[in-house]
Order: sequence, then C-alpha cells, then structure tokens
Amino acid sequence: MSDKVIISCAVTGAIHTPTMTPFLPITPDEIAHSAIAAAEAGAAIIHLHARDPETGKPDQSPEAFAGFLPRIKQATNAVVNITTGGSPYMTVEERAKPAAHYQPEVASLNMGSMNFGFFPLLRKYKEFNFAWEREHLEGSRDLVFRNSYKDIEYVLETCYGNGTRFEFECYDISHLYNLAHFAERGLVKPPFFVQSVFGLLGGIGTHPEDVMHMKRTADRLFGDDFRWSVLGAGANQFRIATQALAMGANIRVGLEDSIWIARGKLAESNAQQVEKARTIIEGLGLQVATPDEARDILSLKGGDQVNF
Ligand code: KMH
Ligand code: ZN
Repeated sequence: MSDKVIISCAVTGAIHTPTMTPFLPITPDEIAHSAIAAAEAGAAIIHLHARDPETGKPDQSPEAFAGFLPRIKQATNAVVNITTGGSPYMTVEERAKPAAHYQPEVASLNMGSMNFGFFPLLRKYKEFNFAWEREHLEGSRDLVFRNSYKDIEYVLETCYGNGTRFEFECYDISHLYNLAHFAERGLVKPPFFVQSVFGLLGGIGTHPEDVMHMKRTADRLFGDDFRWSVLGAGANQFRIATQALAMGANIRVGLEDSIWIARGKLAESNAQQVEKARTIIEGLGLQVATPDEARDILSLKGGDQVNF
C-alpha cells in the first residue's frame, strides 16, 4: 500500500446545473481558473467537461474545450483527464470526440450501461435560471446512460492508439467484471485506474459495505494490476473518501460530483474541496501525490505528449 495518494478533481461535470450553485465553473475562463487553483491546492489530475458559456449546458464539441485546455497545461503540471462520458444524453461518437482530438494523458471510460436518475434533485429547486435545467433533471426518469460493449470498444479504438490511458468509471460491481472482460481480451493494459463511483441513483449505494465490496471484488479480479480511486456523489463525498483512504485508495473530489463542503454548506470552489481532501489525507499520515508521482503510479505518457 503506497502512502502517496492521488487527488483527482472533477471541476464541473455535466449533471449539476447553474441554478444549484453560483460556484459551478461554466465559462472557459471559470473552468481554467478553477482547475488551476485546484491543481495548486494539490490535485494531481484534473477531470474536465465543457459547457456552453451562456447557458451552462454541457457541450462536448472539441471547440468548447479549446478555451481552457492550453491554459491549464501552461499554468500547471497537472495531468489533464478529458471526459468521454460527456453528458448521458449524448451519443458515444459525440462523447469521444474531444479525447480523440486532444489526446490527453487520461480520458474517462464508463464501464457499463445504467439508469442514471438525477430527477430527485427537482425537489430542491422551484425555479431554474435556464429552461434546459428542468428538462435535464426531469428527463433522467427515462434515461439510460448507454455504454454498451460496442460503445466501450469505440472509445478504446478512437483513443487508446494515442497513448491515452483511462480512468475506468465503475458505478457498480458489474462494471468491474466488464473491465476484467476487456482485460482478458487484451484490449486494455494494466495498471488499471479504477474510479469507483458511489451514491448515484442507478449505481451502487454508499454503505461502508458497498465500498468494501467494490474493493474486495477489484482485488480478486485485478490483484496488483489496479490503482483504486473512489468518489462519493453528493453529501457522501468526504465520508466515502475517508473510509477508502484508510483502505489504500486514491480519491476524487470536485464540484462535478458534489457541490458541498459541509452539511448544508456549498463549496465555494473546487480548490476548497481539494484543500479539505489534503487535510484528511495528511491527517491520516498519508501524502498527497504530485502530478509526476501520479504519472509514475498510473504509467502515463507525459504532459508533453498531448495535442493541445
Ligand atoms: N460524474 C461522474 C459520476 C465521465 O465524465 O466520464 C461520472 C463521470 C463520467 O465523471
Ligand atoms: Zn465526468
């Protein structure tokens, strides 16, 4: 068990909407500033989505990423991770375009199809700033986040040849088995960066036993061939992180996954969550990994090998 912990920070995502918090980075400027501050606070990996600067709606066109990728690269040594999840409403072809074009060190790869319900958030908000927000939440009652075997192969075909490695997003135990299937076919190579996701409606829950079961299943399937990271969605973020840290995990924080810093208190920035993560890590006697240490742990190609 290494005492170096990789903090990933997912700065904006595609699930939370502008009405939910004034602190969600939306414009390229906001995304760049927020990502740079998160890296300065200790995030070794920055996981990125893009949004329409006027409305905040998820935008997966490669052009939408152009306003912040070079700026983050120039201002930090952080590993840039580009989403191929995009928004669950998009096709896989659309979702894979930015990672295929910019050839980052890491891209996300979602390891199975699932229901993805964020409609319970509707209860919290009466009015929305933009019309798309209500439709986005309401539509998730009937939303399947599609990641078929063919879809996963498509992302591998479009990105792996560029030396991009993956953050394998596993929202349930079956997604670990899907990763094992691709490993058996030789389509993915260790070390596998397994990002286990807890607490989304449609995925595994947030009970300590859920975290334990994810870890022991990954141990059984991959042995020494995986590097484990966890993210807890919403208010569970730091409880799950702390449990998993004590079990040897790396962690992901950021406003993509939770808009909170404490019970009922909005996080004012991504960096604030990274700082809290750092405090917990150091409080447990562990150390925060630098970006170069993360590159070493995950066998990444290097920040100078990207196309931005
Ligand atoms: N929002 C996370 C739970 C992706 O970008 O590929 C999942 C995610 C998907 O980060
Ligand atoms: Zn994401």
